[in-house]
Amino acid sequence: MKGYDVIGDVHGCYDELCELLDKIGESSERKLIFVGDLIDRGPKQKECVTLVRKLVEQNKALCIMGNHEYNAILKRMNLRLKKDLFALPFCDFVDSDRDFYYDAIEWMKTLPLWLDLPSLGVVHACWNSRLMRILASYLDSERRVKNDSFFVDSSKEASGCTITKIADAAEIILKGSELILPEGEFFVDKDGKKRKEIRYKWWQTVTEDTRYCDIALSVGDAVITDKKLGQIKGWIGKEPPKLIVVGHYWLRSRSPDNVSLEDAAFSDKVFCSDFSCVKQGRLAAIRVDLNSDDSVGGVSVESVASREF
Ligand SMILES: [Mn+2]
Repeated sequence: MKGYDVIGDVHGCYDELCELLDKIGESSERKLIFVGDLIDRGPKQKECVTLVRKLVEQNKALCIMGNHEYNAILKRMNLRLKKDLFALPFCDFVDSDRDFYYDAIEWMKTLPLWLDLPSLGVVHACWNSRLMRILASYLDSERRVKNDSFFVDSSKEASGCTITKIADAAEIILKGSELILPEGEFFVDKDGKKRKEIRYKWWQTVTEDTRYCDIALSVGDAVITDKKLGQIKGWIGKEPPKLIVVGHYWLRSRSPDNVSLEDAAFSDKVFCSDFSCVKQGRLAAIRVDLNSDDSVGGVSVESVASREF
């Protein structure tokens, strides 16, 4: 059946990727889609980039930008991230395999920031049409970055109101969105750190009665305030207009032996493909079947186990 197979964050897990591709099988009717984050963390980053690039060039796959590719590009351009963070292992190739490194970064710059297909949207972390409109002036019709000004304007080097909007928009699309809790409220995260911001379920429709505890995401067992959001501010959106697949969220399947559709479903319209392969989870593909009129016929999940490394 024709359709798309959307593969979650690979993070250098090349052996698992080959196994998953074998399992899915090849069909001229179907297209592979990678949600980004091919690099960092895992053992075979170069092999992953090389294979996915080849599949894209052969027109068998599409690949969008993840936050790790974005971070690597900024680092290569000597630009600072909006929030300073961790080491970027991919950048070690600048010493160990210089030609590959420069070439790979140039290729990463050509990756679309999201895909808006007739029945399916794919973005690394967060679908938000308001933010996508802000980013659109930097992108061509296939949502690829037109030139380096996008990276400069979305980095910490840039300042000014419009520019900040672009940094926020890029950050949220690629890394997810956070909401500041009301004055005096906080929660303690799994590392014991006090946090005044929560990640939230951006796919959920928000009304005037929605409370912070209703939309908090990835807060573990922490108790979040039941105060209402009140006036809706920032980037909180409405339920997405079509089927959306994301990666990024380090989900765990309930069973170690498979990923179920229930595991992957954030809602009946939003599915997550990232099941922490690089952290002894599973590498998963969200399989979207299309009817002859391109409407969605069904959604299922295929996955393979992480190999210990
Ligand atoms: Mn990510």
